This record gives sequence, structure tokens and C-alpha cells, in this order.
Amino acid sequence: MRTEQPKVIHLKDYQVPAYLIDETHLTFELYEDRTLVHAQLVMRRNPEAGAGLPPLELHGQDLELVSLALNDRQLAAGDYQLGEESLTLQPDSERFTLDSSVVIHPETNTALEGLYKSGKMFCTQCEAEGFRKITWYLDRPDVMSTFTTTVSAEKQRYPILLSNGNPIASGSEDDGRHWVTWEDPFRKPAYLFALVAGDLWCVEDSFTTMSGREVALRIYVEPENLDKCQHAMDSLKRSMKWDEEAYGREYDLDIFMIVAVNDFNMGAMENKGLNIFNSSAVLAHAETATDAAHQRVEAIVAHEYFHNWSGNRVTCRDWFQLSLKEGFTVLRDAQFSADMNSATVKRIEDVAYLRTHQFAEDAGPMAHSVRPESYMEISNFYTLTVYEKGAEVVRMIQTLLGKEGFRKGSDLYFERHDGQAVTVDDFVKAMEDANDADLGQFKRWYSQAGTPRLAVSERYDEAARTYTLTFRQSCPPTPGQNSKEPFVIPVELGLLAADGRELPLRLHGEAAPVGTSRVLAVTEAEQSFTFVELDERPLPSLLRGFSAPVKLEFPYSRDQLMFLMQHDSDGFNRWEAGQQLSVQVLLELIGQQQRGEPLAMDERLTMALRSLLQDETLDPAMVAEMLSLPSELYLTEISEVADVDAIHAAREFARRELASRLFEPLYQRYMTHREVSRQTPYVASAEHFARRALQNIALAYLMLSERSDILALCLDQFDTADNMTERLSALASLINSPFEDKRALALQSFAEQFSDNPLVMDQWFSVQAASPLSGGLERVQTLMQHPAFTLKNPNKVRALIGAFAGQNLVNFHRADGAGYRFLADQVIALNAMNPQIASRLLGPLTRWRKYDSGRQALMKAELERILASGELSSDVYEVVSKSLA
Ligand code: B3K
Ligand code: ZN
Repeated sequence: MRTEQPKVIHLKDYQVPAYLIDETHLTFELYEDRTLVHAQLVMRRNPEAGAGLPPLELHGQDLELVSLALNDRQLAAGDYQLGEESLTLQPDSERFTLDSSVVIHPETNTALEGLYKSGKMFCTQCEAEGFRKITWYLDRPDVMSTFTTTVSAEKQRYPILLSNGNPIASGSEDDGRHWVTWEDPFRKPAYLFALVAGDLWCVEDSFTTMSGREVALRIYVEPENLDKCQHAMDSLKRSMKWDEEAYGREYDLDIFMIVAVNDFNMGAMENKGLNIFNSSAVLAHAETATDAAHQRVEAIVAHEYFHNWSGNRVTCRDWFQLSLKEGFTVLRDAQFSADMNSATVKRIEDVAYLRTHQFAEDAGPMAHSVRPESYMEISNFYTLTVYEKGAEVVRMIQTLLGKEGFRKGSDLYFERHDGQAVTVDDFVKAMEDANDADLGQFKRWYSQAGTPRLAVSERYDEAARTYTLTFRQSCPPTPGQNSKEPFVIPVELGLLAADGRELPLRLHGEAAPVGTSRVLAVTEAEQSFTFVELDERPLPSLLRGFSAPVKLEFPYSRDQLMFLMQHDSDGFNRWEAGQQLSVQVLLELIGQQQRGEPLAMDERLTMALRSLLQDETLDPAMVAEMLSLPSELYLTEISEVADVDAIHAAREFARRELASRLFEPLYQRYMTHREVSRQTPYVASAEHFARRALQNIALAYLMLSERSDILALCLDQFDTADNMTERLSALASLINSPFEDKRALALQSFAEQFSDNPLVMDQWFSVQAASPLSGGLERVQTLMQHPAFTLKNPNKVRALIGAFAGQNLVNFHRADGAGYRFLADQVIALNAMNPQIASRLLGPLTRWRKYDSGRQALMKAELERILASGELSSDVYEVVSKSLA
């Protein structure tokens, strides 16, 4: 906590470390009221840092220093200087050993950073700068060391003692304590350090790597969760195999461990050999976790495992390079999920998420480039821009170089930089060198913030039989960046004939056509491409597979969009055409609503969706995606000034119209799919996800009819389903329905049935928090008093407060500002307890510029109230002050 302004760290100020740490030997003595940490650091002057012996400055936070020795000589108080978060001393030789002992208090650590307690167990979270809360250290990713770690604790309470690497020794003491020593032979930065102690049970399996080494796999959980680990274990083995095949990457230690903890600030953490997971990202069982939860577990297990190479073996030089590991690893996990499930559906989900959330970030006060130039608090930069847009940037490199070229580049990158802490430039250089390519201009994607706009116009010359597409790119100003240089925008496209055929693509000057789908690189502010030998005016299918993270503008008519929905060979663009049609129809309805006119919906949307519903050859998951109207949040994002109430009214009207006009086909599909679900035991695979997705969206529409026979179907699904996917969808449909007594009963029986499962209770909180029925704020306030709720657990905060402010737009944006006041109160309470969670929760308030002047004033007033509320963490201070700037 601080009263003065936190200092700003700049990328341009980077300097190599003055000293290096070759070996780190740690001993932890865990007690209920304190923990003793002894650190022995074998250090030397960094030869790259110049001559002489400058003072050594170590990082530390909230450490009680007990003793300090340099080369075995005890240091007296005058031999070193203790600053607020630093310890400085003067080495007297090039090589030396530093021993320190400190006392820390994990038992009172509510920030969940450093060493802390989650329930009865000890665990750590060190990325980005949590290791300095454990011991005095050079807590920066370019200082890489081997580690040996001895953990000692009471045997009865903490039978399992874990750290990174392999266990090399253990023993018991007479006083009921025991100890284990772990050795991690791979040099790593401190942010990858981990320690766990607790009464844990494990599920065990093994994996034989491509070179024939056997690796022990263990997932540690509290005993009641042993039956919920199989899906994560299967996902882990699939990930290990996939990374060998897709990227040639083999696992390197003899053991790989995952530990599930209940109190965790994010999804999971890739600590070397000892991944620590939020229990929500590892536990999955048909009866307690939805299909979405199963897919999330698979993706996060893969993501953390893939970090072993993209992040651990090759790590980041400094935190400005965060996307080097995160963007690349998100792309890798997306490619994995695409291979395990429906690739098109995965792409649709990712793009919808990016356009709704990352585009909003890019247009807001916290906008920053994929490689930021500066920060106050690095924890605030684990953003959608660094992760999701970062992944899009690497995907574009693959699109430009081709799959084979990209693989050559990644092979070179891993080989060249194994064991090093490197930069985004090193990554791009490896891609260039392996392909003899020039990505100089492309690198603007790393340094320029904001979402580019790409406006496309067409001209068909009947006499010359040519078709010209002209692209104009521009990018809005973002904080600190007023003007932008043109990006390299890969545009994958095809041209369709009137009968739906894909036309051969021959550019002016080419000897022969090159396929029917190809990538053009738009590199200028304005640039034209002319296709020749076209006997008719084609319809372009642009930005296939969302080949670049831009806002594409092309004046499609609604009939053309319907045509693309049916004929485009690119599955993503078929969905995209449907979305654009829906957006056009919804914007028209929003306009009618705002002008006080009666609402009338374009019949063509119904027609298009009807033919999809009736086509049994289509992937049901795709049909489900196409039936989902753009979210209120997405409609907010694309509005100049978002009219929350009109958006909600128009979208609800459209849903009811579709529900009544498509009642018959929805009913047919629901009945068939529900019957199959009834007769099939739960399977977590793409085909089954697809069936249930269509079944459940059909149910949600049908329930809008408010018919009692449909209510009976919904109640039956709620009562008799053997899995959480069907049960929770039925509950969500029920609680948004007008059947008040059924709502209450269902909520009550659900809570009774699952009161001992915190992850299921999170879902129970979420469906209620997101319900748009009026009185939402009061319901959330009441739920905060529920015995299962606590502000101390980040999952609970996200499930209730996060879902309310992030998804329940009509209630959160109540015109009297009570929703804003509520959120600000929670941020102020959390600021002292858990700054990272407080800062995350702020997101919706930072978007105040999107709303009408009345709401703007109310939102700003709450931000100002937070700013004036007392000692703010650097996390909250940075977001609030930048939002108000
Ligand atoms: N690398 C971690 C994120 C750490 C966040 C620290 N505030 C999880 C991941 O991206 O895999
Ligand atoms: Zn990651």
C-alpha cells in the first residue's frame, strides 16, 4: 500500500543485471504462525554488465530479516541498507555466496501472491514479482538459477511436501516434523519457483516421451476431489503427445505434477515441473462441471504444459516481453483445442471473445501495445491484449509464412534460445532467419496499440473482366500514440460466383490462377488488388478464418450475407455472415426502440436461421453458434454511445421473435437431442458437446414461449439430467422465466444438492448474478450474505460480483448509479485484501466513455471516490488514474 504515486517502469530503461545467481538453495520451515526461509545464493558479477563491483541491490517485500552473511561472514546492521522494498550491500569479490534468513507470514497473506495458505495447505504464486515476498532475491526473469529446495513441516498436517524438479532426499524428525529436498536442474527465473505443502492425495499415471523416457504424472487434490481428476489427466497426456507432434517438443523432467488449490488469483501457473492450478481449471466431472468447464480444463492444462517450452525453457528477458510466452502459448493451446475438437467452433469462440473484450480494451483508457512501453504495476498487464491479441499476432506470422515455414521458425527459436531469457525481437528474428523473410514492418503489431480498421471497396469492370478490391487501413489514436504507421494485414479471401462456386484467383500479372482461397498482404494505407478473367461480378468472402485482428468494413447487403451464410466454403465466414446479418437487424431494432417506434424484425434473419435448423447435415455446434445472437456486450462495443436499455430491449425482442417464428424446428431439434442425451452416458468429446449445445440453446429459446408444456420439459431436464451441462442450462432458462415459484424451488434444491461443492456453488452464484430480471443488484447483495460466499476467495468474487458487473448490463448500468456504487464499494474493500482481484474487478467502470453523459458522470464519480478512498495498491491506483486521465 502506498500514499505516493507508484513509479513508472519503462522498457527503454532496461539494463542487464549487474549480478547473476548461479545456484539457489532454499530451506522453508513451515509453522502455523510463521515461516522461516533460509536462502543461500551462489552469485557472481555479470560479465556483460561492465567492469568494477557496483552495489548489489536485492528485491524484497514484507520480509523480516533475521540474519545476513556474505561468504560466511555475518553482516552487521551497518553493512547493508534496508529500503522499503530493497536491500543493498557491497560485494568485495567477483564471486560470492550470500546467506539470508527471513521470517514471513503466509498465514495472513490474503493477496495470494508469494507464499500463502489456501484452506489448510501452503502454496505459492510467484509470477510476476511474488518471489520477492519469499526471500531477498534478484526477482527478474533474466536472472536464471538452478534451485534446490528443502521443505520442512509437521508430518501429520502436511504429509505432502512438493517443489520444482525431482525429489532427492527426505527424512523425519523426532518432533513430528519431516522434510523433503527437491532439485530442479534446469536454470529458471524465480517467477517459476513453486512450493506446496498439505494433506493431498494424488491420481497417478505415466507418459512415455518420443525418445522413450518414462515420465510420472501426478495430479494432487484434496481427498474429496480424487474422482474429478481423470479429465485433466487425459488432457495432460493428449497435450504431451500433441506438443511432440505439432512442435517437436519433448518433456524434460522425470515427473510432472499439477496441484489444485481453491484460492487462486487466476486460472493456473506453469511453475517448472509443478503446475499450480485454480481448482476450477483442473477438476471436472460430468455431474459437477459443464461442457464449457471441461473444455476450459483441457485448454488450461494444455496451456500450462506448453509453457514448459514456450516460457520456461525459453523465457522472457523482462516483463515487457510477456507476450513472447503468453501470446505464443495461447496460440499453441488454441491450435491444440482446434485439433481435439471442432476447429471452426473453437475459432468462432475465440474471435467472438477477442472482438467483445480485447477490442474494448484496445478502445479504452488502458489500451496498450502487445509489447507495452511502460507500466506501474506489471500485474495489470496480464491482459487480453498481451494474451489474445498476442496470439493473433503470432497466428498472422504463421499465416504469412505458411505452416511449414512457421514450424521451421519455431524449431530454430527453441534451439537457438534454449536456456535463455529473450525478447519478442528474438522470436521474430528466428522466424525471419528460418524463412529468409523480412518481418520488419510486421513488427508494428507489437508496438502500436489499437484495433485497425480495414475498409474495403470493390469495382467490377465488365468489359475488361477484372475485379478490383481496394483496402484502406487506419488505426484510431490510443493513450500515448496519436498516429500509427500502416500494419501488415494478411487478408485471406475467396471470390464466389452467383451459383455459389468458388472462383479461381488470378491476380493481374500472374500467369495462372493460384487456388480459390489465398492470402493477400495489405501493407499500405491504401492498396488495390485486381483479379482478372472474371466473367461475372463475384461476391468476396473476406478475412477468412479471421486472418487478422481488425475491424473489417464491406458494404454487404442482407441478401449477400444470407448467400454467404449458405455458400461460403470457409466455415468461420459462414458464421461471420450470420453475425453481420444479426448485427444489422439488431441495430435496426435498437434504432426503432430509441425512436419509440413499434419494433419490427427483418424476416430474413428468421429465414436464414430456419434453414440452418432444418439442415441435419450441419455440425450441431455450428448451428448452436449461429443461433446465438451477438451479445449485449458486443453490441455495446460496436456502438458509438451504447444505449444499454435499448440494446437489451431490442435483443430480447429479437430472441422472442425468433423463438415464436422458429418454434417448430426448435422443438424438433430439442426433442431429438434431449432424447439422445437421455440415453447416452456423459462423454466429454466434441460430438457430445455439439449435441448438448444445440439442445440447450433450443431450450432457452423455447422457454421464451412461456408455455407450460415447455416448462415441464425444462423441469424434467433440470431434475433428471445426469450431467451439469443439461442441469445448469435448464436452471438458467428457469430463473430467467416468469415462473416465479419454480425459480425459487429450483435454486433452492440446486443449492441443497451441491452445497458441499464450491465450484458448483460458483455456477449457482453466476447464473443468478447474470440474470437480467429487474432487482438484480438487490439479489446480488443478498447473495453476498450467503454462507457459501466470501470476498476472500477470488472464484466467488468473479462468480458473483464479476458476473454481475460484466454480464448483467441492464442491472449494473441502472440509471441511478447504484450498480456502480456497489462495484466501487467492493473494489475499495478488496484493495486492501487482494489488490490483483480488486484491479481486475474495476474493468467495467473503466469503460465509462461508452455511455450517455448521465451514466458517464456517475461512473467517473465512483472512480474518483475509489481514488480518494485512502491508501491504494499500485494495481488499483494505475487502473483508476489512467481511466480518469
Ligand atoms: N503465467 C500465468 C499468469 C500469471 C499471472 C500473474 N499475475 C498463467 C498463464 O498464463 O499460464
Ligand atoms: Zn500462460
